[in-house]
Amino acid sequence: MIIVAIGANLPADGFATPLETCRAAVERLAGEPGLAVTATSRWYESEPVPPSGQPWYVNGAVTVETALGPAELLARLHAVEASFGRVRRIRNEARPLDLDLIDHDGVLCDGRDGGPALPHPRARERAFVLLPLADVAPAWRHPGTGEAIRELISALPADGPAIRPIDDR
Ligand code: PH2
Ligand code: MG
Ligand code: MG
Repeated sequence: MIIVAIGANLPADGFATPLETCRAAVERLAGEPGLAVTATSRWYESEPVPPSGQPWYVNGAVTVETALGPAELLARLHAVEASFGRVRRIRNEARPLDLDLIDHDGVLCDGRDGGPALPHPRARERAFVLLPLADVAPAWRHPGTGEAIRELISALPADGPAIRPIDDR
């Protein structure tokens, strides 16, 4: 299973809100050649991690099917980010769109070969990744440790950064 996490906490050019941007990003991914989006999570609003004065994030996740390998797929994700106005400067800076490759069919890689580290090294401690991931892949297990997604969510600190589904009915 290939999982891409989506985040945004600044509106992108032409979009009123990060939520609109995230929805448009899913449509863009679905329209990319050689790539199919097979499930989309609910959208969540989440407190910035680490705590900062940044605006809250919108977070979600999709499962995709593609023959692209991890490095090719990540390059494609970065191209989509750039087309939504993302400029990479400082780590954890507020951004109009962030597309992170969380799992690529269970590949284990420390990133020392120059490709992406997989599964994403910080995914297991991040509620803003795990909650959307549980929506799209409830049977997912961490490829490195075998932990079930529900176990990982239960292990999150109760007093951790706030996150809640966006009620957009
Ligand atoms: N992404 C980060 C750093 N911090 N915090 C939240 N709530 N959501 C994110 O997507 C996020 C973050 C780095 O990519
Ligand atoms: Mg990220
Ligand atoms: Mg990223």
